Amino acid sequence: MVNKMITNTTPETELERLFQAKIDAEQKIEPKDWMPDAYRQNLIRQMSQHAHSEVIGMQPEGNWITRAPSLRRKAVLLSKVQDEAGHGLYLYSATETLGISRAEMITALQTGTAKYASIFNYPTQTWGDMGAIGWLVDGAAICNQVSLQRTSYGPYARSMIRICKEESFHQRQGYQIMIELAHGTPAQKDMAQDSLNRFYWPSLMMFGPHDSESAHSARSMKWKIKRETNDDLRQKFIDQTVSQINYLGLEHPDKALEWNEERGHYDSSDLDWDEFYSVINGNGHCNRQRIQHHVKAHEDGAWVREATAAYNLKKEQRLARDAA
Ligand code: FAQ
Repeated sequence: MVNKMITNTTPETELERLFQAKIDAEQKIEPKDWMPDAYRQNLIRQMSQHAHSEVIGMQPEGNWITRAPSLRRKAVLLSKVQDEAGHGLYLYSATETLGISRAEMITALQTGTAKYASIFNYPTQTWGDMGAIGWLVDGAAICNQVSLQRTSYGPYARSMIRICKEESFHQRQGYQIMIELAHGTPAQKDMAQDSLNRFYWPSLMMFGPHDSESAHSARSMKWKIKRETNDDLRQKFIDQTVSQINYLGLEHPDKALEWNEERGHYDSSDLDWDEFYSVINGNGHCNRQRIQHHVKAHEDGAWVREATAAYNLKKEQRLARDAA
């Protein structure tokens, strides 16, 4: 147990040494603990972007709620989209423990200072895309988030445990849509194949750039904010997806995919990194639409925030009056 008395006069280098020792000993960092400013800022960046991804991620699926093919499918999709809102809320709250307000995070999203996952800038054109998103996008998100359950910041790690449980359900509902389509009529099978072809590559991009290009990985791994690297997680996802594609009886979108006995992994084609950087820099198919929609929803909800503030003020005034 790393448990040394920390006082206001403890020098910064000693604080940093104790902080790293705590991390190396797999102890969690909690909101009131001392932490280097760069650790705090890096966490705010990653966690707020994660929260934004959950919230913006509601839009591509929200687009299909009214067009889902049955009442049951509408109810399932609706509750999945609501779960994503919940994930955004846990993550915004967890990020607020680092000393940033929700309003500041929203401004960063709406002005383009903060990113969100590139995948949500791709359009959802068919019902098959709901299957592909649940299966591949939630599947990739889980692959990453299971490792984040062991992240060094306590509130983030705890929120990941609950989120992963819900994402697992989301992944299964998506795969079930794919099973029905892939084993359905020829037109349904074509729809499933088309969705797989369009969502496979952007799902692999969710893991971020190659480790050699990743600006934050080295420090995030040292601080155990990230527990596995972008490339290792992507490889895990590539490997696990092969048998799922086979079971569906669909063609693998990567024609160069080949088992490498020596590595014990599949070798695969490299991604289109120009496309990745173009999307994360705001030029994907739906970037503008996603932010415009968020801004409009935020403005439409202004009266709720104003009503809550007025109610809280009234409550405080009543308490003060009663106490006087
Ligand atoms: N999209 O140095 P790195 C979900 C940026 S949740 C956009 O490698 P890092 C649920 C990165 O931010 C999905 N930007 O960065 C759901 C950085 O830019 P910055 C979200 C990306 O942080 C499912 C720059 O590139 N999950 O899907 C992307 O060490 C279905 C350099 O990159 C999380 O956020 C990208 N794909 O590693 C909802 C998990 N990749 O900030 C609805 C938590 C990289 O310097 C429906 N996050 N960038 O301006 C992480 O694990 C990490 O942040 C990574 C990136 C792995 C995403």
